[in-house]
Amino acid sequence: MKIIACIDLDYFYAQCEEVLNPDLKNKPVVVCMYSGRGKEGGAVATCNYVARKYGVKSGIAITRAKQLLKNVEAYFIPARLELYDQISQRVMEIVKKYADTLEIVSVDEAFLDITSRSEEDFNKAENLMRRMKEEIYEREKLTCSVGISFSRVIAKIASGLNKPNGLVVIAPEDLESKIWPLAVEEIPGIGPRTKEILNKLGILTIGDLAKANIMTLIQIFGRKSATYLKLAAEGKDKEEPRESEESKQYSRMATLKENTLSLRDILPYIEELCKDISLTLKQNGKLAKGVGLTAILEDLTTLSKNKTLDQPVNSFEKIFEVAKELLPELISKSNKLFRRISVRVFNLVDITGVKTLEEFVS
Ligand code: DGT
Ligand code: CA
Ligand code: CA
Repeated sequence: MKIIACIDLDYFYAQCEEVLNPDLKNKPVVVCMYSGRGKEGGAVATCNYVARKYGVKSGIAITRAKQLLKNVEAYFIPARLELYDQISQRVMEIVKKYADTLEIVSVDEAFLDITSRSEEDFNKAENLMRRMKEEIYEREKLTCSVGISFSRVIAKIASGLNKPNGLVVIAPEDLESKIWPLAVEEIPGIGPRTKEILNKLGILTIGDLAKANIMTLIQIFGRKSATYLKLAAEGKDKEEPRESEESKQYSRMATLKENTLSLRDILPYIEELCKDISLTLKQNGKLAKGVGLTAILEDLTTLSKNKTLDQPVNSFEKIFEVAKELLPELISKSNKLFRRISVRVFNLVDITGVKTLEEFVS
């Protein structure tokens, strides 16, 4: 049997802001996407659980959130997406260590196949995921919620059952008692319209859906959607986590103090990024067979240069050496100033199983 885990970081953007500024803790924190139309135009991206008690949630107008929090000391913070992205990448690098296969689905969410790592044992799977949660908390001070089950859909539902900081296991024998009583709309993909149609058929819970007549469902939703709904409710969806591109590489980005095309100005940033990446490779027991540089230019277009290596590397010196080779080529390709620069390593291999240990010991 497969064991799949779903990790979802709690109130992600707002929690990042709390980590970066501990004064925010225990006060309502609302992360805003300002539209640029008027001073207060825009919507709430997310908020912490203190703010949720006042009725604030993702998607509502900022003006509405301000009303809800009128007489309260609350923080409204413009979203800093680049920062959340960096934090996300670091978290996913921790998560990767705990998975046979990792599929990153969004900035704050991933599916892990942990079948062989947990030896198909739900107790071992639970311990493994508890250790992962602890490491994420220790290193990044972030909490997350994890669901563990035998199907992807049930793992996702389980991740939401005890939020925040939850860890919920749904073994096959728990399906009927813990999942079937839930409302159908807890199944990912069932929006208000599908819910309404199902409810009219008398299908209110996931259990109702599991027991529903498949022919009736096919008539209404078509074969593909009907099959998905039915298998999801029965915990029989067979979709396994698929290794995502992001999880096959590490990258680090820096914003330059001033836009520039000067090699001398850019190099120190690259040196720092290479140090950081080398450390990450070593911490995760990986070697890289490719190194790449990407520049984000002043008009926000991007330019890249990659190099594939004969020997996999993880040392700062080797990575920096390649980056130093690529930088002049990247600069000569550009007729605009660089605004940001990133270093990336890809084609990762595990240290174990690599014959030449030269890099390992350096
Ligand atoms: P949670 O998981 O319920 O504890 O709270 P979040 O905030 O982590 O919610 P989630 O997992 O649905 O979304 C992850 C991040 O994606 C969230 O921190 C901000 C962003 N996000 C979610 N919904 C919206 C939205 O409606 N608009 C915008 N701009 N961003 C959103
Ligand atoms: Ca989340
Ligand atoms: Ca999410």
